[in-house]
Amino acid sequence: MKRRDLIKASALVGGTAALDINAQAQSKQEHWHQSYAGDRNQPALAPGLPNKDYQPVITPNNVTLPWKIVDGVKIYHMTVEELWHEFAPGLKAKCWGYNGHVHGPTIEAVEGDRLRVYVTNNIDAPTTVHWHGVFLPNGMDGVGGLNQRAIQSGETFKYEWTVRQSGTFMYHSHHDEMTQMAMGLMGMIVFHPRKPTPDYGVDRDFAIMLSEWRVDPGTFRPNPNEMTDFNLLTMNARCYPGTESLVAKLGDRVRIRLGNLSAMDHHPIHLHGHYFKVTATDGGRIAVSAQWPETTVLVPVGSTRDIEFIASEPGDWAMHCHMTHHVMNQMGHDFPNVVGMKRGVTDRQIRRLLPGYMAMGESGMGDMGIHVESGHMAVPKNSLPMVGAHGPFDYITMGGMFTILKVREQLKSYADPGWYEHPDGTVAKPASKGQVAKDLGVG
Ligand SMILES: [Cu+2]
Repeated sequence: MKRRDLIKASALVGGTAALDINAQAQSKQEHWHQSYAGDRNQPALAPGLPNKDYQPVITPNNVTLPWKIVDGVKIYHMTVEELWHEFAPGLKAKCWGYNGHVHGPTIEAVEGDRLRVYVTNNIDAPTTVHWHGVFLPNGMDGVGGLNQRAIQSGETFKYEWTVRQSGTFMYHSHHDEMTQMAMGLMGMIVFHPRKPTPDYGVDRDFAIMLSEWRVDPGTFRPNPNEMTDFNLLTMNARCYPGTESLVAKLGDRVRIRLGNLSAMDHHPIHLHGHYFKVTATDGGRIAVSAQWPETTVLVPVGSTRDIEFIASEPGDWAMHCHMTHHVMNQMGHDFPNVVGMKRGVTDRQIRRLLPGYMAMGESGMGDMGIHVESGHMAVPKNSLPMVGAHGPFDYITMGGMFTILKVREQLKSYADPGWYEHPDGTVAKPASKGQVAKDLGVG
């Protein structure tokens, strides 16, 4: 029996007012609006879209939470669920999320909106939702025990407030946080200003939640007890090469809203090929005169940072956490350092005892992904090699908290345009002997 049926049954038996909002919502699907309900690759300000008054935010690898209006109130319905979630091809885990997504969909509204958010708890643990950075009545703040009693399995709670601010915020469970956030219960919130100032407008507006997980290779449950050695570092709950690229046209004004709800780590997010300005935190927008140029922004745990820039250089530009262990996948850290060792004889001897034995690390970890993909290195089922994906030139030895900003001079739509085609003479390549001799006087 599914939980929904259980709720129905208990409503019949007990005569309680347990509401099956899911079923109702499904039967009235046509009244629900969603940013990019159509083609999210098209410019969003086309007439006919429900939120033509603002540039809807794009949540790569995720969606925006649908809403509808009832008597002037914006209605949302969040369902807390256990879900199979794919971090990248090859690795799935049973996580907790909202409305079929890990993390939850982005909540988007406009300053001045009256919001009513129903939260139905469909997991086997009590939970709450806290609205991080949001101004609201104390009893709506969602800290279990302090501001409300926890939402028990099968219950639907109602949160309601009027949006008094604009900016980038987050939501997450505030009941047994250590477990529930490690299982995935979090998401982004974007409130657009009612009267935007000229500096607010952008062509592309992205929201990315940074988080970290421990899923041991071959297992399928995040381990909430991990405190230091996280092995999945994610953007919107995806590891590279599972992260969706950010696409912009040359000259587009781009905003990237970064939130960090990792358990224990801050993330310095670095963008290649551009400089940006930090224009807002979860405390509000920063005056233009107080913004300074950067290429890396530190996003501390429990914070949001908006960065804005002009897509000024065509190409495929990396954007990633600059902590080197945060751009690796499922890497163990409990092996000896063998960089520079020549172990041929030792390895042959060990192989006599352990057929198929293969040691890694003599020249670093860059080859791991290739060894795994070509099949001469066995890894447990349901695991990600430490690094990588095949790139246009070679193997990309990056994983984890890594994505690509794709800037193009011509774009028919904002769909992923594939790899950048470099103009002749603009790619680093082996130097000719003649030129080395001429310029360096060697060879
Ligand atoms: Cu990091």
